[in-house]
Amino acid sequence: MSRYTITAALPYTNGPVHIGHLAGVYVPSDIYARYLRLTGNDVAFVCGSDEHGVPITMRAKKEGITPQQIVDKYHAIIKNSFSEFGITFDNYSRTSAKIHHDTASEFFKDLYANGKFIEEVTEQLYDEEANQFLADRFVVGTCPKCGNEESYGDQCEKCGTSHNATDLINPKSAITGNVPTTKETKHWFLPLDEYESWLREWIVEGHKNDWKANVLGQVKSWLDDGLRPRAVTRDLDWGIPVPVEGADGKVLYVWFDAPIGYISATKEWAEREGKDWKQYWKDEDTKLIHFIGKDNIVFHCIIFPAMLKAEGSYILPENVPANEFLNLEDNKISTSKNWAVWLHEYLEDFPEKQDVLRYALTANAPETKDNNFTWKDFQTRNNSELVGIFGNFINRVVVLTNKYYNGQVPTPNSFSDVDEQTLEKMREFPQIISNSIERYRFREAMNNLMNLARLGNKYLADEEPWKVIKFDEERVQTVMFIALQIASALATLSEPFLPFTSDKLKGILNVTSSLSTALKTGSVENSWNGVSEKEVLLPANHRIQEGKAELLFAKIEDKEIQIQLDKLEATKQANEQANKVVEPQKETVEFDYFTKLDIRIGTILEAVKVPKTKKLLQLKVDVGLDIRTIVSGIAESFKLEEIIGQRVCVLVNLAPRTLRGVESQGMILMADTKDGKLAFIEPERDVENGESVS
Ligand code: B3M
Ligand code: ZN
Repeated sequence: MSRYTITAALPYTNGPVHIGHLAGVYVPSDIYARYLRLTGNDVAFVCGSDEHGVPITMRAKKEGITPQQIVDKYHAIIKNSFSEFGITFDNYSRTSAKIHHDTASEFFKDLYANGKFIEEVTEQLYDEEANQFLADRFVVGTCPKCGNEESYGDQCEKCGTSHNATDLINPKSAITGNVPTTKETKHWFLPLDEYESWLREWIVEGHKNDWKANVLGQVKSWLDDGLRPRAVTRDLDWGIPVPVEGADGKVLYVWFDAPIGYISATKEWAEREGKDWKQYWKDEDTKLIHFIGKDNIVFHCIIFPAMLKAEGSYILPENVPANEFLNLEDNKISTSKNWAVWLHEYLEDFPEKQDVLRYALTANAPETKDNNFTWKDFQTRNNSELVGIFGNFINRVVVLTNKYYNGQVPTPNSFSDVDEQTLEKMREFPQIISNSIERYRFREAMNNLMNLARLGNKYLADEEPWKVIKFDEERVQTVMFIALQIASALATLSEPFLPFTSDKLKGILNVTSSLSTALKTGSVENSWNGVSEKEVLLPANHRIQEGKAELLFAKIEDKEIQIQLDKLEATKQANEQANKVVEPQKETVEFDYFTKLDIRIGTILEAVKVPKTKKLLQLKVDVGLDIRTIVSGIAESFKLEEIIGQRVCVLVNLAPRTLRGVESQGMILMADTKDGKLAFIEPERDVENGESVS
């Protein structure tokens, strides 16, 4: 047995958690924690709300409430949604908690007392109008490393690099939009340059074979650029006050305090459980694993390890298996643009379907490169794989066991070669899946799990018990016995990935998850290793759940997916509208220019689609002078039947133009609307066709 401290990045409480967070950090870390527990390890799996930092104060300002109200609101939403989604943190804490303020303050004072900081007065960016220093997300500008023009003051999300606000090119205040000035202020700097050679030795040399390529690549890139001292304090009023003399009005930089949140969350948990937290943070035999997204690599591989090294009594991370980013319908997920699938909303829209999302996100996990979530793929993964493979196998096993043996596991007769081979293959799956999980390849691991269900389906399809029952009952007893062993193996091995399904399946098979009860009921322990070590998982005469078993998975219909796609479309329209700029006025024209335009009131009499076009309609319009053909690009805004009789404004003396083979004699005047459709301009009272508009 080994001891593990598993940390998952602390979500900012400036909004709810979305599928990008889940795919990048929380589902993989939960799979890993569940697996380690199932294989008998001592695990502390900790997380918590990241409640300081500029994102919180900006959201508070946007919502017109205080930062404390913001963090209280989103901490509750996040914590509840994680719990409902089956993320099994041993402790989900929060950085506004006293235990964290005390822990982070002690950590800072220890480094301060041992002279680990550089205390310096420097020029920092200042917004004269807002009367405030500009750091972190309070300032945006061009990243000096990659040229991204939306880089923040402390970090560029595009290339991941971390820098000081004064490094930004063309900085702009995110508060007023003004170009900042600079002003002197004192801060405490962590001299990262002093740890550069040690970091290179520890990571680039020491972990070149076991850390992921995307992580090593980023770390090497920063080390090659050369590390510089980083300010670990800020001129802000929201955060942990700097606990030393001469630091009034200053707080700890959020990225100094947040990683210490892992330690305080462990302390809080250990106090509650009567454990010694130091075993999880100061014992060299403990393996520390940080689960994060790629934008947090610099903080978890450079800055936090340098802090731990400077303090000197902590263990260092064994691995930091950072994932890349997940996009949504081919667009970057964005909290500020509401372009996301929010976990708490998913749980409302798809109650009892936590595992479907866990499955789809793991199957598309951005483990080595950015990946994409689509609702269509979500539906296909559920209907074709979960229902079609996993659910289908279990349903056939249960239906036939009830039909032939009244729910009792039959006594097997002699095993054929195929039987022996099938059982042998089944017993290999714990190791096959372990090998993938232990290399943080969760997509591969889950696909291996599905291969076990495929093995079961193939065995039943080849052995055809529903046919053989007619002439060889003894053979069917053996076949169903083996199929039930595979079903039990799936119940155990699916737990890290699909915990709700695993529980449901254990109920169907009447195999409880607690070892003691399992031994009492005669069904042996269903621990991970038991699948390969035990001769029998479900003994003969064991009785599975009586009566018609519930289906493990239900099909997801097109209309459920359409609802989600419509929600995203509405978001897209809202964003376009919010970003819409009013077209600037065109160049001035003389009055007589206008008098040349002959605009009349008309009525649409007929409308047909112009073949092979999406936008064009061929209209018959009564303009008072005559009835004429006009081709108009309004097909995507109206149904044909709804525009017959529509009153319109028509520019009648526009030179005729042939559009897709149809001659158009004039133009109907339309206006753009906020939802991207078009609107007619019609007289607000009854005006005869042919009357002039002037
Ligand atoms: N709050 C998450 C982010 O950068 C950040 C993680 C902190 S982990 C110590 O989105
Ligand atoms: Zn950059």
